Amino acid sequence: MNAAANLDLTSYWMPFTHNRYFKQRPKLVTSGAGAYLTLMDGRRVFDCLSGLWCTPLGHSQSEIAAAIQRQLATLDYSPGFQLGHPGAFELATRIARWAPPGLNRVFFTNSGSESVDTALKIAIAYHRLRGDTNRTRMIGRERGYHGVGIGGISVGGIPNNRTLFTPLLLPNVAHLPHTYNPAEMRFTKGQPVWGAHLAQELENLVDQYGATTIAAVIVEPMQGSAGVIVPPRGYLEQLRAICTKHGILLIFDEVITGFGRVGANFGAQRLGVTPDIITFAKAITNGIIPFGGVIVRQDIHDTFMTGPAHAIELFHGYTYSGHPVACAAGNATLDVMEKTGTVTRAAELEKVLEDAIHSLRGEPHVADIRNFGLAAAVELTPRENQPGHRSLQVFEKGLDAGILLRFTGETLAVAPPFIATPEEIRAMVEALRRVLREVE
Ligand code: PXG
Repeated sequence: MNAAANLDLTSYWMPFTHNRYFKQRPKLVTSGAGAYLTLMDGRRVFDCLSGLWCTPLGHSQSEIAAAIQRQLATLDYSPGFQLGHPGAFELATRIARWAPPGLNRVFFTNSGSESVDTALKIAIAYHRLRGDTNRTRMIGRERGYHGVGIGGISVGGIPNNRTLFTPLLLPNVAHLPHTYNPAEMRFTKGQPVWGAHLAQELENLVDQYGATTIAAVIVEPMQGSAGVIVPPRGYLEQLRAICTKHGILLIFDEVITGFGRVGANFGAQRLGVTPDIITFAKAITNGIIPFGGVIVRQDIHDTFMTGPAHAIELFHGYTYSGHPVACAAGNATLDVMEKTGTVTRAAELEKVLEDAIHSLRGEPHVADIRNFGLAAAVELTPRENQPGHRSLQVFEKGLDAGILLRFTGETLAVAPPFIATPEEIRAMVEALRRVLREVE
């Protein structure tokens, strides 16, 4: 029965995983192709969340694989400090072209968490370089997920990610309220009409702390990890206006929303709101090689470019910043996306997913459904005295029904690969419908 019986599972401490439960019921993935993963026990499942939001072009993408192999055969690694290689410059130039006008300087990291910490450091340093040394406070948002670095969990708003680590949290952080209010927005398709006024909470924080003490506001344009919480109409516009008014930098954490997930290059373009700094990761290499980065407005970058030309301007960077193999994967990913019109395809599939997922309204246990771009969440009613148990069961039964779902708490999230067909997206939802009818 246990296909993993010959494998010693004890040493590997798995991330964000119920380790003891998993090791009783191991689920090992052995191969992936296109929109599907195959488990060691033979089950083939539709990859409903594109990995962890990171493989929009599907698995085993041949052009990206070939580009990585070519890169490995020519330059596997080169030091990234005081040396460069062509692929990194090419990729930065292309990412700047994908970004909103004005955001055209790009720093490379290896993950979303590093991107967030990098963005926070750039924001603080920018103000200090301009003599604005009182601007030391960061504003995050409840339910925000900004990775697991010390900076990221400090501005993040998911209690479980912070509770054990409070002694490490940054001191000067405040949080905006989140925008999810089921009473006002249950079963909304796309952006809720209620909630723009919550942006005014930023004015309250400005009143409380003083505008000149606040360095930056960081938000996900659409909250992903918290379960696809879609920004109310007008909300981000108001945040933008308040930040501009008070000289506060606005950071969009686009680790999930970047590179097509919301039907535009970035959430910024989809929502028509331009931040000062964007963080990205995940889809830029189709999830194949760890990679990420920060895109900043040119004048923010230029603020650092003073002092003697032979001196380092920003004392920050990673051994693997701009790794040649990751850059090859990034360039190949953008090649495929540009050539095949992937972002347009994601935008076209939005309606397919919206219609399909909202047809689950009225099915057993469904408390709410929300969607934006090629992403959606189904909120389940919790089972009495067993929080999170029903969604775990849906996840398990989903594997038998041919779908790999993502769940956190009572929320199921889907964000299918952009290469999925409309039929596959509808089939995913029908499989979920069968599972919902099966579980108690
Ligand atoms: N910012 C945002 C907005 C994210 O969604 C990170 C930063 C951190 O990225 P790294 O690469 O350090 O993990 C993320 C990551 C989920 C899920 O199921 C979401 C993430 C990661 C894993 C699972 O929603 N987001």
